[in-house]
Amino acid sequence: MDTLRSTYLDRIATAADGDALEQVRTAALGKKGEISGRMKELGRMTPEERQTTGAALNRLKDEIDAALRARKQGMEDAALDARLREEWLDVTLPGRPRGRESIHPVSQVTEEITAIFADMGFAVAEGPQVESDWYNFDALNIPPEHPARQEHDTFFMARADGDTRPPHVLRTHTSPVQVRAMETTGAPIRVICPGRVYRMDMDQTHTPMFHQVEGLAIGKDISMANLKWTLEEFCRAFFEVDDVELRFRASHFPFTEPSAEVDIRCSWEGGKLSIGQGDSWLEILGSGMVHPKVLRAGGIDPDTWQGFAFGMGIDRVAMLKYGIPDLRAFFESDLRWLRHYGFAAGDVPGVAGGLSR
Ligand code: 2U9
Repeated sequence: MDTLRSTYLDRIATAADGDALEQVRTAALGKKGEISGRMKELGRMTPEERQTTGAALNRLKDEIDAALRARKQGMEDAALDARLREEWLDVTLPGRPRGRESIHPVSQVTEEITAIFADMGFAVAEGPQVESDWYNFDALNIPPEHPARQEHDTFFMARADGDTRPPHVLRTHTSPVQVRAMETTGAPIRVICPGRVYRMDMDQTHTPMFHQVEGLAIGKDISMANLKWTLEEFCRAFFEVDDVELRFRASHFPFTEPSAEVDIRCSWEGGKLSIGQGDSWLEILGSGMVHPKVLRAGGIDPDTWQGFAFGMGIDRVAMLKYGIPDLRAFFESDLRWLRHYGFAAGDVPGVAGGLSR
């Protein structure tokens, strides 16, 4: 038994690779292996011999099996270590240009929007995509029983078993970023918040993740008139037309009062959209004066401060401006689509040099 043990443990320790190890396994534990052969001999022994030898053979079998597994694991760990040493990659190095890379329309349009609002004194704020339900809903005057909570088609995060606190959510709009900005900066404040938002919706015109930009301006005497001017200036610069006409339609959002949806004058002559003149109207924005309760939630005194807010879909305005027909193609990472609708890396937008060039 001792010779058998030392022979096999030695062969296991010196096996050169996985194949050699498998051969040792077959020779020792396989159907026609040495241990199995010894097991067969038990039948010819006395009951006492059978008991002690059988037990010893079983122990040896377990020992050899454990040694085989340990050596196999050791070989796999060593192989992984070698790969990690050899295949390392410095992810902080700049990318290697290959001449066919392009900027995604969403990135391009986000930059364009940022440049226009930066010119009007708006800073950019960012925040987490996984939010507490307080920042995503309560702070925005959407209490738990409010129907808007259902309308938002929210993705909820899982809580650990037994944890009864309300779950976090994937933010359904970028508004929580503005609440956080109000808390940290206080009033006066002028920010825009571009970013990804999530709603459980998927059809021709909806994807479960899309992009929004929202804006917030708070001061002592900021009014709807300032909102109207700001949005007109934005549309003139963004659509690159001198004459724009906006139409404010009364609407309702929990976080603004009064609220208005904003349409822009356009035409669809020959199936092609042109902004500025025509007999049609196209909805492009939602807006309003920030609700006093929302100001208070952000730590701003509504008796002293007031202001406007607005929101729009980045993907939607990108489609309108660049004539991109299908929303879902935005997120399919199809290189042919990217090469067609993407922008050259040098086309950095600026208000002075023209936005889309
Ligand atoms: C705070 C206070 C007020 C942001 C606003 C809208 C109106 C709006 C939609 C446009 C198209 C979302 O992408 S969309 O589906 N948005 O209509 N958003 S007012 O109001 C805020 C935000 C933050 C603190």
